[in-house]
Amino acid sequence: MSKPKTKTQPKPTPQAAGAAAYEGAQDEMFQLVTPEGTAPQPELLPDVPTRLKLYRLMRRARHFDERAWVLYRTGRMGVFPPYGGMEASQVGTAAALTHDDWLFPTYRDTGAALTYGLPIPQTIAYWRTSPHGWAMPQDLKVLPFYIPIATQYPQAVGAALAEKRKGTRNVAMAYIGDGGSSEGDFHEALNFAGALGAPCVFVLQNNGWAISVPTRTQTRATNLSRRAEGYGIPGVRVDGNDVLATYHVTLEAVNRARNGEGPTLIETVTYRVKPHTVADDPSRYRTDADTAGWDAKDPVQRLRTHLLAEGHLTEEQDAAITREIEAEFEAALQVADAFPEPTPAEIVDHVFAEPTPQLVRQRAQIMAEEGA
Ligand SMILES: Cc1ncc(C[n+]2csc(CCOP(=O)(O)OP(=O)(O)O)c2C)c(N)n1
Ligand SMILES: [Mg+2]
Repeated sequence: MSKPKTKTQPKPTPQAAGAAAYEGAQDEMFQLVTPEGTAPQPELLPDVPTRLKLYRLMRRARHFDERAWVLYRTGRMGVFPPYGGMEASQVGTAAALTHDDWLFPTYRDTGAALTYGLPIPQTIAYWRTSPHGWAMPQDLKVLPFYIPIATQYPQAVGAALAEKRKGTRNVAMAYIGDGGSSEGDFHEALNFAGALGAPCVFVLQNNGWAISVPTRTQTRATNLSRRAEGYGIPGVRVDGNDVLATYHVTLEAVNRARNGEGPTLIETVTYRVKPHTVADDPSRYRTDADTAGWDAKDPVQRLRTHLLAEGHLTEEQDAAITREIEAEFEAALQVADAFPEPTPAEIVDHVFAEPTPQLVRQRAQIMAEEGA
């Protein structure tokens, strides 16, 4: 892969403490649109329909995130890990896939799964802990959201190697957090994929925090993309709040993988402006000074400013997008609300394709206790 040529130095953040003081956050990273919405290298931008598509997908992902909060507060959603502020990191990467490719998301990556094509009603059901959300649609190669940290990485390598053995050009994309990249599974997967030339795209979302642990205390490494060097594979560091940049570098990585040139690690430098989950209270471990400055880098606002300034979007068109996205979500919510109440026994369904004898016994026991 040709390394992106643009070398934009982000402005140093003012804070002396907190995750944003993590030295790596000031390292060189690939950027196409500045926080002010200007694009110094217009020749590298995707065409206007693609820019508008990515904008719409980010707005759609953000709307889900915002509605999930409200639904949680009103008792209509389970514990949900928000990703608001990380849309460019998730949408720009997932949008580079086709439905023949695999997506391995973590609990943080609802925005990526929606972009890939997971239906909204099912996604709502999943975060309601309803069995209607557990079985992924048979026609989508998306795995259920991984809660155990880093386990998805070796599994994605397995899926990628299977595609390679079958002689397809399909790739597997797997997400992980900064915290997850300290786990053994992360390192084993990168080595395994590099050694065997697996068509994998590893997306490492560095959002500054692993629950209450800032990246700078998680590791002495100051640039997580450089971990790729240890495994002999390309590593790219990209502004994770610039969707045109994440899309650009991911397309390159996907094409490399399709062409048999092996895996790539992409570090998206972003920030978890929201709490770890809707049930978390970040004031227990970080201050406003820690998060100051990140609102100005908001990925949705950045592309909006760019599109308005370039004349590719009007306020009226933007308002129409808002209405369409709201209507789509409310219709999906009605579908999710109409799913039948799960029975307690369903808790053991969808665990294995063929249930184990133990699960069959447990299911019968639950049914008997429920008088069903
Ligand atoms: C194997 C394993 N260990 C510990 C946990 C508990 N845990 C849940 S989220 C989390 C932090 C992960 O941080 P990061 O990888 O940066 O992802 P983020 O939440 O920032 O998206 C931990 C340690 C877990 N789910 N799985
Ligand atoms: Mg993190």
